[in-house]
Amino acid sequence: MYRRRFLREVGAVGSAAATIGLAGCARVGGEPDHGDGDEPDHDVGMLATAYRPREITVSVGETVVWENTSARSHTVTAYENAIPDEAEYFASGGYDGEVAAREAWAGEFGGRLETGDRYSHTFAVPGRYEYVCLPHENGGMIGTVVVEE
Ligand SMILES: [Cu+2]
Repeated sequence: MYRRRFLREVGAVGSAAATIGLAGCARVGGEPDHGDGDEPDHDVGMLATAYRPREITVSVGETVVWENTSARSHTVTAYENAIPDEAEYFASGGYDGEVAAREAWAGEFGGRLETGDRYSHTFAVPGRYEYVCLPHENGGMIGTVVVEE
């Protein structure tokens, strides 16, 4: 659903090109103009202890992009028992289950998204998905993705 996912990385390449003498055709520090104006570069942002929006609805096959828009570290960690039975598990850090994700966080802050970091997941199975930010679970930092047919 998001079309400019790698804009930051593209911009970085432009800057690198400028430093090796291609300034004439590179955009130094700028962003390529894709003609879509003020479209945000993520679908779900993160506040200090909340996802924004808390719930998002997409269609099957669409990719949701999260971005840490706050100054704190967060995770995106699916509740294994609160996603459709046939659905692929998802968690920042790429863990294949909730136990692994929780152990990684507890051990070495695995799966953390620092300021500006992004995580994305493509939803192939319709249904309701609940997920949580591990360090802010007690603060109620929980989100929902509703995937429609
Ligand atoms: Cu959090």
